[in-house]
Amino acid sequence: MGSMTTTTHTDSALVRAARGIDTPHTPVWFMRQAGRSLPEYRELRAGIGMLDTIRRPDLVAEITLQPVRRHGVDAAILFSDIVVPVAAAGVDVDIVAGTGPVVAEPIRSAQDVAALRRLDPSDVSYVDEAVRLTTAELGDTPLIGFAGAPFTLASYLIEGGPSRTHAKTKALMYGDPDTWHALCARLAENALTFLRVQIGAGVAAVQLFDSWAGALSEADYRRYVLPHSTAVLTGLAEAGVPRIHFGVGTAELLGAMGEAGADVVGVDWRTPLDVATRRIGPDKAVQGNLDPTTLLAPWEVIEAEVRRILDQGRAAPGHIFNLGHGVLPEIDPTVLTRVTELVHTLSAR
Ligand code: 1CP
Repeated sequence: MGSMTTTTHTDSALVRAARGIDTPHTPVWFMRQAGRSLPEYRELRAGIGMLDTIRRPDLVAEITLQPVRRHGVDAAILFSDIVVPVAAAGVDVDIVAGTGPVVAEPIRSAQDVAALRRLDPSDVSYVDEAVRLTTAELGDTPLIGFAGAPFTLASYLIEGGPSRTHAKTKALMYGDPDTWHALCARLAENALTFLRVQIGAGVAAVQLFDSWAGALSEADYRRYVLPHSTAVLTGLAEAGVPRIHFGVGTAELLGAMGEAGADVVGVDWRTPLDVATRRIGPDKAVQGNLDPTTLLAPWEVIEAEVRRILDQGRAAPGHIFNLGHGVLPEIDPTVLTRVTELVHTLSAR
């Protein structure tokens, strides 16, 4: 049965597009398709903390499936969070409603880094179980697993929470590069373990989220971050599933992010996909890149933008339609369903 499922997913539009193979239509999914835009999610989550929800495989499977049932998207993304392996390795971190991850004792010294444990697969056995349960219920729809990239995770750990400037993060990076590299090396190792657990349990593709990498110049990205993200992505070379590498505000980093070893590079709304493909190179697929706020615009505006993105996506060997970043909580979910249908209709071949 396991091998049958694998065969089906290898043939899925998502996996084929990621590999630059022709597809019956352009696959579409939405970052943050599960979550606060859905009333059925808000109902299920009432009174249960975020990390407690993630530790319940039955709830994870249900929340992961909600947007698939509702929108008919071409992939599910596992309901989890980038701080899950950090919490599982013993860091006191919580996900606070309305804020995001908050770390009780931020990591700012070599001793702090030394205390960050190596993740053991048994630390995240509930994720293994959640992936198995979810893939069994999903059937033919591929499940995307994910991890936070070293830079984005380091930022939460050093700042103690979300940051607009990443000032403390950069202060450590520039001021104590040895500690910086030790922290990122451990985060990369743990991300690799976390992704291998998900792949072993049956995810069809993985995405490495470096949401905040756009805060860096290309030179600093190459020097301080690229080796660590490369360790994660190239560490999965033999795993047999496509790797997506995503960040926001990364127009200047697209080439370097492709070099890290991804099969697909995620592009935010600031760079047209044909321009992005010139920067990334002709051998990688792209994912994106509708501005999430466009989904608040009149339908005619949305439709014109979807057409433009599908046209520009033809410059790449493969295109996975997505937003440039996540679904905003205030977006009307019926619009996401309409966009999914529109992408399928316009791209049918
Ligand atoms: O209680 C809630 O509903 C809180 C909101 C929420 C949700 C729905 C958080 C807190 N995390 C999640 C789930 C989640 N997180 C998913 C699965 C859902 C899906 O995509 O459909 C994924 C893929 C993530 C990954 C994640 N967490 C990222 C990378 C993706 C991105 O949006 O850039 C990041 C940066 C986080 C941190 C985080 N967790 C939660 C919030 C609100 C944030 C961002 C805070 C900030 O702005 O710094």
